[in-house]
Amino acid sequence: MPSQDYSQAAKLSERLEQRLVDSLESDFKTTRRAVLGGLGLAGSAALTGIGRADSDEHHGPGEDSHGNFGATGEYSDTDFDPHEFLYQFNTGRGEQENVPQDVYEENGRTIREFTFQAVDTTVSIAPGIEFPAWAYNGQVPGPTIRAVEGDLIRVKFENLGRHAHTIHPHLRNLNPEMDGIPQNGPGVLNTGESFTYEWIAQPAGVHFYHCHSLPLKEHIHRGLYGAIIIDPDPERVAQRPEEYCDFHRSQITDELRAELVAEAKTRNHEYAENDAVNEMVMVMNGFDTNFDGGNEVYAANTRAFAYGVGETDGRGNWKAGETKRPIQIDKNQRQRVYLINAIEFDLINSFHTHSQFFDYYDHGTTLLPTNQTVDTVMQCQAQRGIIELDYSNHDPGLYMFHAHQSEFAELGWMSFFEVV
Ligand SMILES: [Cu+2]
Repeated sequence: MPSQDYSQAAKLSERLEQRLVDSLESDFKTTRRAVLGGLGLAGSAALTGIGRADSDEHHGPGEDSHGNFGATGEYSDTDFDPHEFLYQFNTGRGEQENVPQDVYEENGRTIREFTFQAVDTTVSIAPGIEFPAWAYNGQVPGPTIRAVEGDLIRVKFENLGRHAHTIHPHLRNLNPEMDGIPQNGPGVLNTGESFTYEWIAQPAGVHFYHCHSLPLKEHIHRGLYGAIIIDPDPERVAQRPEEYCDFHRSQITDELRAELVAEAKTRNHEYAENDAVNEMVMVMNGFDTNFDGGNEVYAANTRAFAYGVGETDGRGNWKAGETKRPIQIDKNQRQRVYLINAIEFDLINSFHTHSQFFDYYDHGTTLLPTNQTVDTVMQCQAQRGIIELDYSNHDPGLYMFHAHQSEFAELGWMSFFEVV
């Protein structure tokens, strides 16, 4: 029987969430007054543009549609489930219904093909609070793409949004036309235009993709970003082990080589060794709900407190918490988090675990940890890495993890693992 008082945790989550919803309501009022009073938004042309784009999207009885703040409680829209998103890897085998995909061979190379569409939509970021997003395939973060080192990732991209967009991959991409920036190749894609991006999956690691249209910070912050995971190829690791660790080739022993290859197998979704690891994707993000150039809501995977505590009997049975609940993990399983910082407006973000220390692989490009036994890592904008956790010695119960920017934690980026 867990020793923690679960109802206490549930009450605290509820209180924080109510405070967040209340503060958002007053934020909107402040903005509305400022705009009506002709004060503008600090004279920034870019920000004024954002303000206009936003007000375009609210028709009918004016901004009062903003006032639809729900009580604390569940999320009502079911388009996106942050709990499902944790485990949704698209490898070309049709893992996600709203992401057309295929995997096939071409000239001896594995092709993983995906169809992405940019759309304007709204996403739920707190109960009753919608954010006017621009999104790949209607979801924020965009779909997670997963390939093996050396594969070709083919993304058929169509822009159905009202603004011009691209897809820029953080990969070692040898063809400038495929970089997804306004200056190269097809440039930005206007409404109705399409282009097929092709990227070699390299290097192994956890990477980032995002729209690179201008103004950049708006196109990213609105939701056009996601994760690309490149699994290391164990055969390549055996041949070039020095590329996957901090040792020089002359220092690689047979033992180390074997260790690196074994580790690569746990990272490669095509190997049985990978099945033994519980893998999750967490994209740290934030939302500037009043378009003043600062975030009001923070989250891992878009929804504030989505991995917080609702009502539970303390044995993994939930009375409420269909859309908000801790991430349940098996204490005997190795836990791996692919972590990406997609935040705008704040320079850094972080990941901190309570009662736990973890290994960290910066950018996920090495097979030996770059930080060992730490309980906090920070990531700059677009930085990412792999976190590996072992709870096998811990008692069952709730273990918190959150951004250690205290403000981010209180404004949504606070979560729990429920170790069972
Ligand atoms: Cu864009």
